[in-house]
Parts: sequence; C-alpha cells; structure tokens
Amino acid sequence: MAIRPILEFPDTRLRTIAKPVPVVDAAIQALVDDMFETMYDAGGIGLAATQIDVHLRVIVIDLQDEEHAPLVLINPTFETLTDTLDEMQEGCLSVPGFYEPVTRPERIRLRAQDRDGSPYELEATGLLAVCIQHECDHLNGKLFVDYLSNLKRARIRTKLVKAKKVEATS
Ligand code: QAP
Ligand code: CO
Repeated sequence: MAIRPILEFPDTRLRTIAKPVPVVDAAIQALVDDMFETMYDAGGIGLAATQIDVHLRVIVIDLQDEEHAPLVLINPTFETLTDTLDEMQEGCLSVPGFYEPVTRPERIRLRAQDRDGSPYELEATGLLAVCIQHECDHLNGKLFVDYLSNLKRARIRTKLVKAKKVEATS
C-alpha cells in the first residue's frame, strides 16, 4: 500500500477522461487500496483515480458515518431519479482550502462494480448522492469549480498557483 501524490487544480491532467476498467484484477485492487490510504491520509471522503493521475474509472468513497460503509465504484454510471435539486457546500482534495455551494440532482441510482468486480446498484440521496456525482465528474475531467462563476474560479486558480510557487521556494 502507498500514499500517492494528489494533483491540484489547475493541473491539466485533471481534465483527462478516464478509461473503463476492462477486468478487476490484482493491479486494480492494489490501486483501490492505495486510493483509500491516500484519501484517509489527506482527510477526504471521496477520491477518484484521476486525482492521483491514474486515468481509469475507479472511485473510493467513505463518508465515515454510522450509516454508510466504505464504497468502491468501478466503471460507475448513474441516473437521476428526480428533478429536485439540492445545494451543498463542496470541497475537493484537488482544490485544497476552498469550499463553495454547488447545485445537483438530490436523488440518483448508481450502478458500479465493487472491489471484487461484482456489479451492484444503490440509490443515494444527501451527502452520498453529492459525493458520487462529484467523483464521477472527476472521471470525465470535470471539477466542482467548473460550476462556479468564471470570476470565482479565476480567483481560486490564482490563489492555488501562488500557493504552489511559495511552496516551491520554501
Ligand atoms: C467530495 O471531497 C465532496 O479543501 C470529496 O483542505 C466534498 O473529500 C463531496 C478536503 C463535499 C461532497 C461534499 C478538502 C480535505 C476533502 C479540502 C473531499 C481540504 C482537506 C475533500
Ligand atoms: Co474532488
């Protein structure tokens, strides 16, 4: 198991479209294990393989509450089950230190494969529904900052680029 470096906005590698996983083999299971370790180390609740520069359709989620077990999403797809939208404050390990409200469908049905490659389905609302949609966006090269105004996104970009420069000189 290993902690992998997390790419940060505006790194263009975050814009890569991830490829489907053809077979869930030992290498994919090792990737899943590294993703959990990386996510827990960084204090996150969700991580897409894209964020560690692996462009395969793999996501790990752990809301870390009583109600939800840790989830592995391989080749996930979802459909929205309602027209009702929900606004929630979102953050992202690839956009550290920034949290902004994003509006998304509040109820979805997920289809994915687990760590053994077995297909499963679940319905989600609340934080889990938001997290699944946020992480699936990563696999399509999309970030939560893309839902914000151009001005807000530009300000976040400038601050993160400056922070990186300071980091590089210290
Ligand atoms: C996506 O995000 C998400 O800025 C997962 O300094 C977020 O795990 C879905 C994090 C909110 C739904 C609601 C962010 C940790 C973690 C930071 C995360 C930070 C440290 C973000
Ligand atoms: Co994210």
